[in-house]
This record gives sequence, structure tokens and C-alpha cells, in this order.
Amino acid sequence: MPKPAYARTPWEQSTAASAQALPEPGRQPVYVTQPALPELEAFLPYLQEIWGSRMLTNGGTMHQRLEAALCAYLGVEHLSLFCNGTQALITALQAAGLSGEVITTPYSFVATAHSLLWNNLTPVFVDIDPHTLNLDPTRIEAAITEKTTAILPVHCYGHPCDVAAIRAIAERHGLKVIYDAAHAFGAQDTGGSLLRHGDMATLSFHATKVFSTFEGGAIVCRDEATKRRIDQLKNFGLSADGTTVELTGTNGKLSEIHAAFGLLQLQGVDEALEKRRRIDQRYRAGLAGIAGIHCICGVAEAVANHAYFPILVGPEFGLSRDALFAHLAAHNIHGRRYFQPLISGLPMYRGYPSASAGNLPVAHQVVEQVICLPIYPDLDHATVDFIIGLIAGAAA
Ligand code: T4K
Repeated sequence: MPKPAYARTPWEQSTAASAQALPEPGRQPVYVTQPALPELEAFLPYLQEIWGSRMLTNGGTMHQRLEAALCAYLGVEHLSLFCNGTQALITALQAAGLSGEVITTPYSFVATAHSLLWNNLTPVFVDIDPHTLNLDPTRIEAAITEKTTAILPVHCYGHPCDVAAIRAIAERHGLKVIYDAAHAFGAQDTGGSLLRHGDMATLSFHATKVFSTFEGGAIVCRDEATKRRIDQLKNFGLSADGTTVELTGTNGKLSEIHAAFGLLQLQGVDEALEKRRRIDQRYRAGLAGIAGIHCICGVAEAVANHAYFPILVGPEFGLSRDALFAHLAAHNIHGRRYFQPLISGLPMYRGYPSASAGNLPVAHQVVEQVICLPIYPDLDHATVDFIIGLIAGAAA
């Protein structure tokens, strides 16, 4: 396959040229993220190959190649591709054979908890750590009952959970651990990929993610037998010879066109991660001296993926979080207040006893303070400086 040139297409060049001509970066809307795309022409040979084979889905060669390429890139042994991260999560929980209650975080995208309801499992919300914004392991044991079968933590914003503490608790109580690693593509702790932790870890390859296949996702598991079961579950539960149906599976397959795009994207992912790292550094340096602005850092991260750039707006800042958010939006800078509202506050979750505000004080405080600032590979440094200037100016 040809190597994609991450140069700009004629269309991108024309929009970039007009953007450069603007006197002020804030004139064009800047969103929380934007996918990095290779040149359109670089995708054509992949399409030609698909057209030639007439294999469009059901585990064709693009699918097989992407599974192998991702295993090699991520340093994991067993990975099964999915049509999206939500379906991967639902299937991982199903493959784990869980029942009863599962401990999870209220501070995530709603897909995390929805995957439990799709499996008839009861979510039990536990508060988050104020530094990592991930499940606080010191609060997990108090939430375990005789019905608890698993823990579903999230490496929120790609920052690692306290995996050692969670593993110790799970071992003590005989619980499974399924990590929602939707944000954690390419993130590593000192021992390697975050995806090696837990019984399984799931990824999202949505357009807004660090690595994208337009829509897509994956389950990383520990052994060949589990991978075979997952592959069967994502293909309706069909038997290997296709003559009968052995499991109540779903259609979770990733098509050849999505897999092909993944192969192309993977070639540019290191460059994309490096560009994110530089933007992250620039934000941190520029925001460092501003009272009341706190940049979240991963704890014990060896390699961060800079999937998000969350800041907390504290009381010492001159404006409230919402006033700062509106101030940025007025200058066409559209951050996001991920993850407000908390999952525990949504209609289908607020009735659970663990969803009470009293049980989740840290999550409630953080969610009132957070703004995820724009970060994506093609975000130019002048715009980053403009955003920093807006925040500094608002504080004055
Ligand atoms: N677990 C966790 C922890 C997750 O965060 C997610 C998904 C999942 C599981 C489930 O994975 P998937 O089933 O989605 O694979 C987005 C994404 O839709 C969602 O994937 C993601 N998490 C969540 C955190 O964010 P929205 O509603 O914020 O997306 P949207 O459409 O407002 O996009 C944000 C910005 O990105 C837009 O303002 C513009 C830009 N954008 C977006 C798209 C879709 C583009 O430039 N191009 C695009 O194609 O949910």
C-alpha cells in the first residue's frame, strides 16, 4: 500500500490559505476536535482493492490486516474489531458472562453505563479521584455487595486508572475488570499499553478519537479462546462452519471500507500524536500562571495520547466556568463540558441509590468546573495562543 502523504488536499489548502489570511484566529469556528485526514488520493488504492475483491464485509482481508496491524502497533496479542466502541463494550460485558451489579464511574460518556443496561446489569456508581478524574479505588470496596460481579472503570481522557489498586480489589473479591479504554488509544503507563490491564479493554475509533475509522471500535482480550467467543458474538453467534447459531450474538462487524481507512490512518498516527503532544505542552506552558485554572495530568503516564485537554476552572479564577465557556464561544472557540451531565443524573440512572449526589461529591464538583479545550493535530499554534490569551484576558 502507498504511504499516505499527510500533506493537504487542494480543498484543505484553499481553506487553510483563507484561514491564514484572517487577522485573528478566532474568526472561524474552532471545535473541541477535528479528525486528521490523509490525502483523499491515498485512499483510492484501498478502494480499488475492495472493488476488485468484492468482499465488502464479514472479516475480509482489510479487516484481518487491520487486526494484525493494531496488535503490532498497540503491543497486544488479541484484538477484535467492532463497528463502534459502544457495541464493543456491550459485547465485552456479554463475553465476560456477568450478572447482578457492576461498579462504574458516573464521570464518562453515557455509552459506558448504557452497555450495562443492555446486558441487564445494575450500575453501581462510585465517586472519582479529584486528581485523575477516574474511579477512586479507595471507595470501591464499600460499594461491593454479594451481587457484585465486575468493575467497569474508564481511563477518562486517556489518563490511566489506578490499575494496581483496582486489580488488587478485584482479586480480593473475585471480580472481573473490564476497562472502557475508549479514550486510551496509544496511551501507556511505565509497563506498556494501558490496554493490557483487566480481563478485557475496549476502544472507540469514532471520528472524534485519536485514531479513527470513521466509526469503529475494538475489544482487547487475553487469550485466543476469548477472542474466538467475541468474534462469534459479533457475528450473530453463528457457529464456525456457519450452519447453526450457538450464541445470542449481535452484528458488531467492522466493514472492509472502515478497516481500510484504519490501515491508512495508522500510518499517520505517530505524527498525529506528536502534534497533539506539542499542543498540550503549549497549553500547559501558557496557562501555568493563571490563578484558578488547573490542567489535568495523567498520573504515572509514560506516554500520554493527549486525546483531550481538560481544564478545571476553580473559584480563584475571575469568572465562573460557564462564563468562561460562553466567553470562548463568543470568540468562536467551542470547547466542551465533557462529561456534563453526569451519567448518574440522567433519567434512566438517577433512580439508582448509588446515583445520589451525596454519594458522588467529587464528580459533582468536577463536572461544574471542567472545560475540554480544543485539541487536534491540525490545530495551529496561533489558535492555541489565541485561546490562552482569551482565558488570560478573562481572568484579568
Ligand atoms: N466510552 C467512552 C468513555 C466514550 O467516550 C465513548 C464515546 C464510548 C464509550 C462509545 O464509543 P463509540 O460508540 O462512539 O465509538 C462524541 C462521540 O460521538 C463519542 O464517540 C465520544 N465517546 C464522545 C465523548 O464524544 P459528541 O456528541 O460530543 O460528538 P460531536 O458530534 O458533538 O463531535 C464533537 C466535535 O467534533 C464537533 O463539534 C465537531 C467535531 N467533529 C465531529 C465529528 C463526528 C468533526 O470534526 N468531525 C466529525 O466527523 O460525542
